[in-house]
Amino acid sequence: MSILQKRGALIVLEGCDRAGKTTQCKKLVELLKSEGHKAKFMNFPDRTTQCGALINSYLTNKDNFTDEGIHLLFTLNRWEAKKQMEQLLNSGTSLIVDRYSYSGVAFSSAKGLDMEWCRAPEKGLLRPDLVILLTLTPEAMSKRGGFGDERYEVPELQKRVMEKFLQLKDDKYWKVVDADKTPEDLSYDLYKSVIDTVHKSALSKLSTLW
Ligand code: DGP
Repeated sequence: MSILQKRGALIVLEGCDRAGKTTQCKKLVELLKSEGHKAKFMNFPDRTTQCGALINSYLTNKDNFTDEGIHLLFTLNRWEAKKQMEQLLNSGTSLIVDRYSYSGVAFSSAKGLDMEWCRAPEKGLLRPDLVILLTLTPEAMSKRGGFGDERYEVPELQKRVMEKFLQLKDDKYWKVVDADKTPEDLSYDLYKSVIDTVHKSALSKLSTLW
């Protein structure tokens, strides 16, 4: 990064399934672009890589792995994107990312793996400038329609995952937002924090987890 090049911000949306993360991430990218910022949507798991294809067959119950094995595959999926993410951020593009290491730790520890063990292989990945945790009450979640038939789309597991997210929460750079509003109102709420983070991060150095 040259002295005058402002870097982009790394902003992650986390939360349970059906909270509207993907819609919001895409909307935030559009809003940033419409105001002249460089921005890109990314999501994890990225099912387009070889490792992502294995994750996809696990999630759709076509393949099986041990809990430890699938945990490491999800982590590898993030490691394979690190260099590209670093290059984009250093060239001034903000990344709005649908799920990241926190999903990795929350889902695997909700299944019973030790949280510290789950955190370890994430160490060294890029640290987000902002993590937005979208929450939904079970009632609001049930109003959004049924889950699909992927492996983790089970209300009891989703509840434990949310408890794990709340344990991982760091007040310095996390923002918890109730997602039970219209998509437009939610984007409006989130955009204020996002644009603030884009401005604040521009001249700071990228750092790594944890
Ligand atoms: P999505 O494509 O965002 O719907 O994610 C697919 C499913 O995988 C969803 O139930 C959340 C779960 N998931 C996402 N990232 C991870 C991860 O790193 N580890 C584990 N165990 N599960 C994850």
